[in-house]
Amino acid sequence: MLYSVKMRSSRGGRRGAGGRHISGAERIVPEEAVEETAAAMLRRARTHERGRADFIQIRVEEVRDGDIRTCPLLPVSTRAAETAAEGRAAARDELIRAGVSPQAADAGLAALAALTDSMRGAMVLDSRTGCRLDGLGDRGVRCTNMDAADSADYDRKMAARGLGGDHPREALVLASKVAAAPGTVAELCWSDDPQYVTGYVGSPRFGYRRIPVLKEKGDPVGGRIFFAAPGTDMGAYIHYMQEETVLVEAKP
Ligand code: PML
Repeated sequence: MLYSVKMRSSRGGRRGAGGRHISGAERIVPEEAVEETAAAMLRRARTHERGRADFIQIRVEEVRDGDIRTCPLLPVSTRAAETAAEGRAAARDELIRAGVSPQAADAGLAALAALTDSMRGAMVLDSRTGCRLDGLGDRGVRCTNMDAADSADYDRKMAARGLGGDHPREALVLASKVAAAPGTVAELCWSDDPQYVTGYVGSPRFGYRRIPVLKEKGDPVGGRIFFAAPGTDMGAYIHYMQEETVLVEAKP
């Protein structure tokens, strides 16, 4: 039996409602790893770069075998950039290569750059027009309920490629689930961790393209844009992202 373990922390709200999002994490683990996973998440929530949380919630839930599907891990490659401006130009280029129109790529980059605080979820934009499709306002669409199918193997492979640490681990699993969604053309992301300036463009065509600098150091605002093909069924898309449990399989 597998268990979903999720943590979210915030500051300044009331019993977790409202307030500023500080951090979140999730794993899908066997029963014997639940305690250790929850303790690691608690430690992480209490020592986060974005500040000290005054609300931390940890939720543990059984995952039924029949509810689990799998998708392939995206291949990883890096696109060079030395400054945030170079990184954003590279991201624009990667988005267009992946099938996003120049107009939609510009709209996505502008929407992320205009955020004044991080959103918990992603904005979904039409990959041709750049118009917002999800209608979920400041909340956006949360891509959740995913993990590596074989965590020990995944961690070993990530470390061997110099991709250790929580950010790349979680981002690559999430990007793989997003790229496997019917309708996804590409994803753009940079972190809300003020010290973490690396981001990526993910796509079914070109995999996970890391971009070493996508924002200025010290900037606490980050987020995600999912670019969906025109005509994508938004109800099904949002259901897949928020409700379906996906385990990401690395090639042997
Ligand atoms: C996040 O922290 O939410 C995004 C992290 C992006 C990670 C990019 C990478 O290091 O590959």
